[in-house]
Amino acid sequence: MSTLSAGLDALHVYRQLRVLREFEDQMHAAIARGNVPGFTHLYAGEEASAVGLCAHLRATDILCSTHRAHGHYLAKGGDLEALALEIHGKEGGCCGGKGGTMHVADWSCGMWGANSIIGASVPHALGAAFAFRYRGEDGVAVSFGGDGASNQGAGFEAMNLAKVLNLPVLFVLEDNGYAETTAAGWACAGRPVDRAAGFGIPGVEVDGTDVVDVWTKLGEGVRLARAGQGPSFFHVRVPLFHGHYEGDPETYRAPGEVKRLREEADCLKKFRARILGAGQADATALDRIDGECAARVAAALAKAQAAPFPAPATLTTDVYAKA
Ligand SMILES: Cc1ncc(C[n+]2csc(CCOP(=O)(O)OP(=O)(O)O)c2C)c(N)n1
Ligand SMILES: [Mg+2]
Repeated sequence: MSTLSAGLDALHVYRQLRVLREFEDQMHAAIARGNVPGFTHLYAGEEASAVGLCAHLRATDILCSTHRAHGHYLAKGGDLEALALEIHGKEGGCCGGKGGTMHVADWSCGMWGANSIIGASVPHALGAAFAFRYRGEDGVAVSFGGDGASNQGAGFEAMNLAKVLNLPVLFVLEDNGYAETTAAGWACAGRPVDRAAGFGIPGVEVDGTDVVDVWTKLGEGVRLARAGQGPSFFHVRVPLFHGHYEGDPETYRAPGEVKRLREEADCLKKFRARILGAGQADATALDRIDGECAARVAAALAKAQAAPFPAPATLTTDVYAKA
């Protein structure tokens, strides 16, 4: 095992970051070729947030995601092929190919689901945390939400109740600077991290371009929650490398903004430099990981392209959960 910081498996984390990035970049190309159905939101640029946090989670912990869910699912231990099949609407997808990109869910790894309702993940995670407490289990629940979602009232109710009941939940705000075309600086009053103090919850600012910062700070949140010390809130600043949705003309972004972010705020580039600087691995070893990840993703997408759609006879199955 390679370690940069005690307990952090650097090469495992690097590999995960790379798989998430490859998946979204190869999806971007496939969507441009017209090969993918649905309305897709890519996570490229934000990977350190999910990977740094999920390194501390168990399969039985619960993650409540957003419309930008691919990376959350993979980081939580989701299956690459099942994700590719699901997004393509194909048989064998994690929801039988009937959910698609915005409904990726897989209870076998604690992925309670992508969610197209902005902010809905927050009360869902509260409910999961309540269930853990009610059953006397030491599970942890996490909600991811964007800067736009952070202004939804249901989130504030959930934070209040989480503190009142001292529940094991992490509220993670992934601030990529925009809610669709609206700048976060325009739409969010005050500093989002300060809102946590209003509920007596620890609020922590996190550099989402630095996976070690995420791993360290959110890891402490997981530790506190699991130890019965209640909720925490994290404001993780991340860049967004593609548009809000695939096909977005991105007219609201400054010329050269994405290019600059890719050069200066890329979690993969930064972590790679850090691994090399610490002598944890050499460039050849990291290049080999890059190649392996790219090939795995390409194979998963090719399989998804070639797979059959669900049989028409299954249209009305899986509509309700079976007891
Ligand atoms: C309740 C609700 N209101 C509005 C929308 C439309 N909508 C879809 S994505 C989005 C922006 C979300 O921004 P943010 O939470 O910052 O997430 P990001 O897309 O930046 O990851 C909006 C307003 C929605 N899906 N649900
Ligand atoms: Mg946003």
